[in-house]
Amino acid sequence: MQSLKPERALWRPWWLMKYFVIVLLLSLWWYTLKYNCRYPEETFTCKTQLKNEQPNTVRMQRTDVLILSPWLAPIIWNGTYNLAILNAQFHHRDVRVGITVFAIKKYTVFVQNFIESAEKFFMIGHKVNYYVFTDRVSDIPNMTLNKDRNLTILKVPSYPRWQDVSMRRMEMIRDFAREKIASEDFLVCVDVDMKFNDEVGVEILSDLFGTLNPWMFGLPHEQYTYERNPQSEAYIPTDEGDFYYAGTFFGGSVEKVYKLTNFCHNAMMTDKAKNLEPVWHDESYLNKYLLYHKPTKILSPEYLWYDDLGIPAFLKRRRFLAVRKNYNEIRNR
Ligand code: UD2
Repeated sequence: MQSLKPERALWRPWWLMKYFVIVLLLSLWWYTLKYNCRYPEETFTCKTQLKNEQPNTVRMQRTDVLILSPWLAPIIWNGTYNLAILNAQFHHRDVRVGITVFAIKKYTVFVQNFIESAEKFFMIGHKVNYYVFTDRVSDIPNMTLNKDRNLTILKVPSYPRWQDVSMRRMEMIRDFAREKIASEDFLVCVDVDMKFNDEVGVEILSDLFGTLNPWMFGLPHEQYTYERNPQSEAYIPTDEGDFYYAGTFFGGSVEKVYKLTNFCHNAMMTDKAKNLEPVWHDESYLNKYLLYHKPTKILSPEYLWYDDLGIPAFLKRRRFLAVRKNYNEIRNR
């Protein structure tokens, strides 16, 4: 039987199959690089990151989670926005972002890691001012920051009870916001016992934003831990409430943050006069405010996660993580 010439052998089905696999693998590799995919499983979905990618009007970016509130505020999840477009818009505005963090008593130990992680992931390429509120100024280490980023340390009083330390943040942010109204565009207010673990950029910025508390995510509304005492200023009836927000991460324009913190502090003082304290302190007042002053953006649990909760399939990124701490040890002065 006549054998095939060597060059003809290249066209045998087996060779064709090999070519096909090689071409497929090369295309996948090119596609991943071109669209700047972060995770292999996103190879086909992350093309929304591409600058000129046009929206598809008949396909939702995410079908596994809610991406829009009933009042049409976007819920920010990976894959729902194009950071290149947003960065261009915010650069055009030359936006300045202030981030407030409290480190009272032993919580100063968290500052260095917090800021180091923010330097890697928070608002990269934009103007950022860190404001560290502390009673122990000398405990805050010197840190070298990247271009267009500054740190200001503000000396503030401490309170014996950790609950008062947590709640009084509202009063101090309010007074600070009143001062800063002309010099910052947005204020971002966060807990200090946290670290940035992935990009947190201008996609979060809006007039008023809150973050879904991951412990309440997916639970029926009746189980939300709103304050249920009708005597309290933080009271929310069981048949009300839409989302449960975390005290850890909220913000907005300086004016809106002023209004929010002013409400929370005044409500706290009214309750204090009646000897009342809501179940989750400042977080309870925050939830009351955001129920009746709807946020214009809502951050998904990607923006506040606890590794004790595992990593569910819907969570494509863990951008801001709680640092494990020994409550007794750290709250003990
Ligand atoms: C939860 C909320 C927190 C607040 C608190 C109220 C989370 C991750 N955080 O935090 O936002 O609503 O409940 O009960 O769900 N701090 C000090 N020194 C202290 C105590 C507190 O600086 O001695 C500051 C610090 O910035 C800290 C924040 O207050 O990050 C909140 O206190 P926490 O983290 O101890 O409270 P936690 O984890 O119960």
